[in-house]
Amino acid sequence: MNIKHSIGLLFGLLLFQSLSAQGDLELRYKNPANTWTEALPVGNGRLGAMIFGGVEEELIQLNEETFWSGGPVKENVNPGAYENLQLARKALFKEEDYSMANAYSKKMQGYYSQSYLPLGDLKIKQELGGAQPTAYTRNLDIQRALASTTFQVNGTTYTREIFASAPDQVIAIKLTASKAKALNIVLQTGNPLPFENGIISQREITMRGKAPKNVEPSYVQAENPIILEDSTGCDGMRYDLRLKVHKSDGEVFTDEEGLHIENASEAILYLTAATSFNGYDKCPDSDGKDEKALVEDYLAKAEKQTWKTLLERHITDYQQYFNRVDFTLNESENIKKTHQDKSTLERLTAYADGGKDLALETLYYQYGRYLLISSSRPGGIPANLQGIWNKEVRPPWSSNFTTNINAQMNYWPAEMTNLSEMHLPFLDFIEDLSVAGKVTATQFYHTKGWAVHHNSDIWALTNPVGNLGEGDPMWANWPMGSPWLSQHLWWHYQYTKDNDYLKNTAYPIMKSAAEFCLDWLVENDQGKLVTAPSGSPENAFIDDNGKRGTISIASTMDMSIIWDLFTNTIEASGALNIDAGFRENLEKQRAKLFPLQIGKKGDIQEWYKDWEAEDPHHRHVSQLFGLFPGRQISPITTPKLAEAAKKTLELRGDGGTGWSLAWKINFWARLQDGDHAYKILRNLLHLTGQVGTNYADGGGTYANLFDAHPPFQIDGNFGGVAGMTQLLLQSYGDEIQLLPALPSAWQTGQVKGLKARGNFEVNLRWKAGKLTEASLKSIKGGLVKLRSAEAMNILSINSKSTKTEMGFTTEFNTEAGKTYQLKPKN
Ligand code: FUC
Repeated sequence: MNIKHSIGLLFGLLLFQSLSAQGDLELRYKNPANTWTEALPVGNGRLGAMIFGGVEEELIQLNEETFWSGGPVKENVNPGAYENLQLARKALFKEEDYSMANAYSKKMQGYYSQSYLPLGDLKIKQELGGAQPTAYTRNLDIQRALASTTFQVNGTTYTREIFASAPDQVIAIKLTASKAKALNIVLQTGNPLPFENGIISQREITMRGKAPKNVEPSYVQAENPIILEDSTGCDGMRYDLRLKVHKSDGEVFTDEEGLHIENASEAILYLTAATSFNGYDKCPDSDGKDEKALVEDYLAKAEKQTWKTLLERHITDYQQYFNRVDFTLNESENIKKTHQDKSTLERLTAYADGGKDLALETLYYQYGRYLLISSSRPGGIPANLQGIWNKEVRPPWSSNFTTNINAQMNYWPAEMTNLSEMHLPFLDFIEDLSVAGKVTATQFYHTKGWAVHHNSDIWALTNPVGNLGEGDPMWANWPMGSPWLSQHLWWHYQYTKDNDYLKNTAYPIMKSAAEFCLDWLVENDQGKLVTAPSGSPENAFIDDNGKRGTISIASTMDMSIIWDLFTNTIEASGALNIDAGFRENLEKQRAKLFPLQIGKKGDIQEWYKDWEAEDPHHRHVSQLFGLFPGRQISPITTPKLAEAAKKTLELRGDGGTGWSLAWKINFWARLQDGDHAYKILRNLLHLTGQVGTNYADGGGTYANLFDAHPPFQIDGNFGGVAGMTQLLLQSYGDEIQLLPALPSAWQTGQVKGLKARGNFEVNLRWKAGKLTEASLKSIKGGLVKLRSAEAMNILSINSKSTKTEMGFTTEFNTEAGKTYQLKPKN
């Protein structure tokens, strides 16, 4: 081994070792949760639980990811749509009548999506004679995905531990008392929907029920918003929930009150559930799965594991994902001390008062990764607006998949934080939508390809929503779902370089979305390709005559999304070396797309014309799609547009709902302004207690670190993680940027295991705001172009850094499986 090589190895080893020390990875509380947003979430992707930590009555609110209302989408819900599309276009191009375009758009609508439902509650009632507990703590260890509650009563310590196991498909609960025979409990199940409790044996109870045929969204006024009965035998899935005592030294029996455990010192319980959901296009009732057989199988298999082996299997499984990324920010000993005995709530309160707490920021970051691993597992349903955690029968926005920002934002961190597998449920879902959306494209618009609108659900709904004319077209009719969703297929390929996936799955779906767009676009009188009707989610403009409108032509977001899809599809067909004719046509059509416009205020125009926004601080910043998640605007390749994007953000302001704040962190990261991004990160982490709906300025974080729209919506958690990642590492265009937007508050720190496009794994370490060392593992080989503030040396490699207007670039070839050590030259 030559000296250079061994230094390289040693260097890599040191970098790895120092990074393996994790920071504070626990949420801690000193009191039981009073509200749902104080309760702690666990999940295995499919089963979810919110744990309140009550003493004499513990409430564990439960979910199962497939438990939704309704059934398969009934075909052709609006035969008049196409005719009204023609009328809307005529109103727009011939008469410039935006209100008529709006009226015709309403006539193009179908029905609303269905709702994600709560599965029920488990109550653990414990006999303590009304005594006041002491030494109470409840916490969530996100490094082991394990929740626990401990307290003392009359000298006895009681402990409750809970985790949701993916390998064994149960939620496992262990209750212990430090004194013999001190544990006396009864366990009960219930549901806000009609249900039936039953006894399976002296050790096992069941709760069964059926989902409603229809649940109207919470924002719809309806006489019968919840329809339980279904005469067709198709709609409304069944569920079965089981709770079984796996082991206890006490007396165990069941009666009508529930499951009793008396005079015990320990009780281990396994809970599981299943529904009859059998795919988006199958009747969940008549053609449903046998939910009873499923739960019995889950339980029988789990019963073979002891608590110890079940927990070990769970931790091994969870950590194979979670441990891929370490993120530490160095903090002074003095500041660390001030946090030592504080609960997470106390730390959030101090943070909201302006306190420094870098460990809270890295905890928030890793908590987002925890939530993704816990709510999105291969083979399952994607994380919805609330991940998998929902307590309401009519949850906010139906807890559905909302595709004009929210569903996609959930998956922004997946690839970049080394959780590619967690992206798969979303990618599979997009595949289903590409089939279901063909029907909508053909029937509503007579186009090729597939179309998806603003809302979807477990039934792969793709039509414009609005109950045939009741929805506001500025959101209900938004038709750009298929090109935007296709971006995720391309990202998955870019990060994995999986050619088979690109060839057999991604490319055909991207191409089909492009075919939809080609048919959807129309030529304006300047020969430019535009979309019409078109809105900018969910903002209104004031037109030249002072009139408010929402539906016009070629909103910037439409054009940016289509530019993105065309560019990705061109690159994909190039990478596969197929479809040259289609590629050339896309290149030709892309050149004709109505371009981005800089308005009189120096901003990126939101609409076709330079109109004023009704709400200049609107939460959606759709006109910056090209900055992120797109890549049409970049400070490196399009500095003028980047300047206009900055102006847009300044005009929009630094407030907003949770996901809006998270999006802005990503925008400022792309603009390489780490300090501005950090300012917004602090707004995102700002403690709020708001529970009602606030569209404007209630965004922040709840006591349990859930994102507040308000109400709770999980996209802000995930978008926040993506934004924080992009402060440290970005990869788009043809380069990887090291520390492109490091906030000055993050002076010294390290991150290990982030992913860059091209399938590279990156470790970074920095001090006093400057990169000190990095390593790059090339999983698939290939050329790398790095951008960094300083010129870089790559150990054991001859490379040259080139000075540019924005730092240095360094290019070199990599071999698959090899790790490269990098150091700044100075
Ligand atoms: C869009 C947003 C709302 C909310 C909802 C789920 O309609 O404009 O703020 O996030 O989706």
